Amino acid sequence: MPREIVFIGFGSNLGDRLDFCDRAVTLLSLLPHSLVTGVSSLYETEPLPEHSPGPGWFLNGIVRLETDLTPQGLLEVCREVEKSLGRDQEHRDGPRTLDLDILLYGARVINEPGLIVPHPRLHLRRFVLAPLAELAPELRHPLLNKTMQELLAQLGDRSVVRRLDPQPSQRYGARPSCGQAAAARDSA
Ligand code: PH2
Ligand code: MG
Ligand code: MG
Repeated sequence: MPREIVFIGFGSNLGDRLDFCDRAVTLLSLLPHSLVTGVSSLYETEPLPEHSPGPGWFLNGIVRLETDLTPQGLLEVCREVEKSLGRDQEHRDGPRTLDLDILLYGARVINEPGLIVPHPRLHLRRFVLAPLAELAPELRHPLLNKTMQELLAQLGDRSVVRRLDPQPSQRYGARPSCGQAAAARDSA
C-alpha cells in the first residue's frame, strides 16, 4: 500500500482540553508505519450544535500524517486513541475528551460503514477549514475541486474560531517524529 497523506482533525471540549490534544498528537506520532509531518496551530472554537456536543468550547486542530495504514486500519487506531483518552463510548456524541476525524485520505473518495472521506461536513465548518487552510492552503478538495483557502473564503459558517495566543503547541516541535518537519522549518 503506497504511503498516503492524511489529514486528521482533533477536538476536545471536556476536561483538560489542552492536555488531551497534546496527548492525541503524541499518540498519533507513535503510530507504526506512519509519520506526523505537520500539526496546525490550536484554535479555540465555539461549539457547533450538530450532534449535541454540549456547551463547552472546543480546542480544535489538525494533524498531517503520512501513513501506510489502510483507511479502516487508521479508523480503528483513531477509535483506540479516543478510548485511551477516556472518551465516553456510550455517549459518543456528547461532550468529549477527544474526537478524531479522518478528514482527507490522499485524494481518495471513501464511503464505507463508519467512514466517509472526504469528511462530509469538512467544507462547512470553520473549526476544520481554519486549521486546514493554515496547514495546506493549496490542497484541493477531491470532490469540490476548490482549495482549502478558497473554501474558507466562501464559508457561510460565522461561528467563532480564534487561534490560541500564545500557542502552547510549540511543544509539538520537540517531538521525535516531528523532528524532520521541525528541522526543515527551523532551517528555512
Ligand atoms: N464537533 C462536533 C460538533 N460540533 N463544534 C466545534 N467547535 N468543534 C468540534 O470539533 C465539533 C463541534 C461533532 O463532532
Ligand atoms: Mg467530529
Ligand atoms: Mg468523530
